[in-house]
Amino acid sequence: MHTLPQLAYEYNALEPFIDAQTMELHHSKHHQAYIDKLNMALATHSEFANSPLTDLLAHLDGVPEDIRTAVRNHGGGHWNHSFFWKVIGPQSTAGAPSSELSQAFVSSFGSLEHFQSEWSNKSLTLFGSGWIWLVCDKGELSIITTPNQDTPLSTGNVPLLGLDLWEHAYYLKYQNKRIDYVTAFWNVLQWDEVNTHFVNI
Ligand code: MN3
Repeated sequence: MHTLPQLAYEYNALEPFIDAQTMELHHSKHHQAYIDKLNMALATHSEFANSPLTDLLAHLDGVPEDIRTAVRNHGGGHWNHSFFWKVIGPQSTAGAPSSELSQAFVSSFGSLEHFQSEWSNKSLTLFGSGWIWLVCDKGELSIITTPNQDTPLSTGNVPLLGLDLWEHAYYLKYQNKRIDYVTAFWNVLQWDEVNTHFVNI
């Protein structure tokens, strides 16, 4: 059975950039719903009960057809959110990119600032609901988006950083102004977590 991961901070810890009500609904309701529906799907195929979620998502073709969509959407939702809660956190613990990661930003995007402006532009061009990711392939960084709850794992990408672009992630505070949410996100991004993902590649 998959269970809801505890956050390492309180729901109000990301104020004023991400409000407490959004955090509570997002974590305790939205994320929990993905987990419940994933567990319901897996309950019908006990042979997958102990399979790591990352394996299922990286090899969706190996998942039985009658639960493949549920694993893709709800398993993806569970994995994406679990990843997301760790790359955001209180501004006081935000840290900074490591020198290795900083160098990778320069070689892949020209500068950290160019990366951030490309990230903003791409986040605005995603139509509908989905995610934006910083991924790494052989030391080369790039930005991708995924629709709905698709994960970077399913296309073989290694994510360093991800941002939820579903309206439920920002609508209460930012309404239709997605760009304000994307801009505020830099204040709560936990660079040490991103550094760790980069080192582990
Ligand atoms: Mn979400």
